[in-house]
Amino acid sequence: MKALEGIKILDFTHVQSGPTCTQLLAWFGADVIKVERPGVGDATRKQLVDVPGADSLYFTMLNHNKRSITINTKSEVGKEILTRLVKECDVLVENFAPSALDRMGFGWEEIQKINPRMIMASVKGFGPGKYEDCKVYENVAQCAGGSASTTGFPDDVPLVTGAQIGDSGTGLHLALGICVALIQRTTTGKGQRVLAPMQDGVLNLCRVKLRDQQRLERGPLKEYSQYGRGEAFGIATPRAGNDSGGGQPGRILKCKGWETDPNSYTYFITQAAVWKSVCEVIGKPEWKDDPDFATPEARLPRLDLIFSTIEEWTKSKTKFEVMDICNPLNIPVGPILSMKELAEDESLRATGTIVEVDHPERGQYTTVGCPIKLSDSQVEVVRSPLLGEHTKEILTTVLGYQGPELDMVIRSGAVGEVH
Ligand code: CAO
Repeated sequence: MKALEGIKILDFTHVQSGPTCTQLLAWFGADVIKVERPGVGDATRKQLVDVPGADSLYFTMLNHNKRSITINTKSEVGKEILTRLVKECDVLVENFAPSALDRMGFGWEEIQKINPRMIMASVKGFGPGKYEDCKVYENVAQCAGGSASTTGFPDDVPLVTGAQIGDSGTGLHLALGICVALIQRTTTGKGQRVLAPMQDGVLNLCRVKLRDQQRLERGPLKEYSQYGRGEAFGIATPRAGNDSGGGQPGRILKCKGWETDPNSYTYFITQAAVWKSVCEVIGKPEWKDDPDFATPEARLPRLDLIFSTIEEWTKSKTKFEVMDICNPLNIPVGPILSMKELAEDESLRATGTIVEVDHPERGQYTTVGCPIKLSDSQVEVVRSPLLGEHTKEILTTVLGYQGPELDMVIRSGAVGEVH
């Protein structure tokens, strides 16, 4: 038994944000039926191709445990099939450009008429307002949601981050919205509309930067290195480099081998509770009682001196040696791990967060499994479907098409090539 067993998802998602959401729901046991355009499919199938003729990793890594049906939803027969799917399913998830579903004839009003229990969940770039009609991709969301203006170094350009907080982050928000709407439906008996705008999702993840915006209005942000350097603050939360910016100052420091290995670095946090251990480890026992260093408040204007001294010590150790020495002393540190190191990580493999999957077109590949672990709902990662692989199966077993009616649907061309 899986957590979402029995829940049917009509998956109208493409690219990254929506597929992230429906992949999670599939991992928790929902039957996810991905609707794609005949002969074309989700555009990512053929983007960033590394094995000619095979679905790309971009697609396979975001569409595990789903079934694929191809339907031209703009044809009359296609609309009929889609209507039957709406009647059968519990949730419709989509991340089309604004109004695309209305143009197809399946806007919220129509969906409610067909199935009042249907939960209709959407990712859009922006919520209602002056930008609601805009198409949005990951980096646009990072810029519009406050991440870019607060990422990077203060004297340099805004930066986007590698973590896909706009796409995958919003997919996570949407998955939560769907699950709570399903719970509410058990008491109301009704579906509802769930909207996760990417700008709002990114802003939610940047919440601490809005905290700092308001603190800045009351005085300089003392936890930012800029303060100790005597550099003036502007009117908005600045980019803070690698400062933790929170209550416990931290920074990325060089480790042994940094001259040749771009990832020979560690994150080092000078947590107040273990300050004395930090002083011992780095060979500065005199700082324990020196009034210039003994308290967190006294240390704030001296972060450059403190971290450059700690770095002299970390440069003499590998990032893993730093971890091995600091961990037993409860000093919070973290190695900067490359994607290669993560892919090979034994613990992540043991927990199923890194898994190997077999695919008929591309052979074996490595992917990220479900990062959320439920003790009573185990996840088994199943390869992504080929385009239209389950068209006939869904038409017959989910929608009950048989005999002449099935032949008519196939002959109409509305579902593309059927295997
Ligand atoms: N049969 C027939 N037509 C279909 C179909 C099917 N099975 N599936 C999709 N289509 C049609 C849509 O109806 C739409 O047609 P119209 O524009 O003529 O109404 C068309 O295909 C393309 O949809 P789109 O506008 O969503 O796609 P796009 O490539 O132009 O835009 C994107 C992509 C991502 C910018 C846009 O979908 C978007 O802004 N989505 C919301 C925000 C979002 O999720 N962004 C994250 C993207 S990365 O995860």
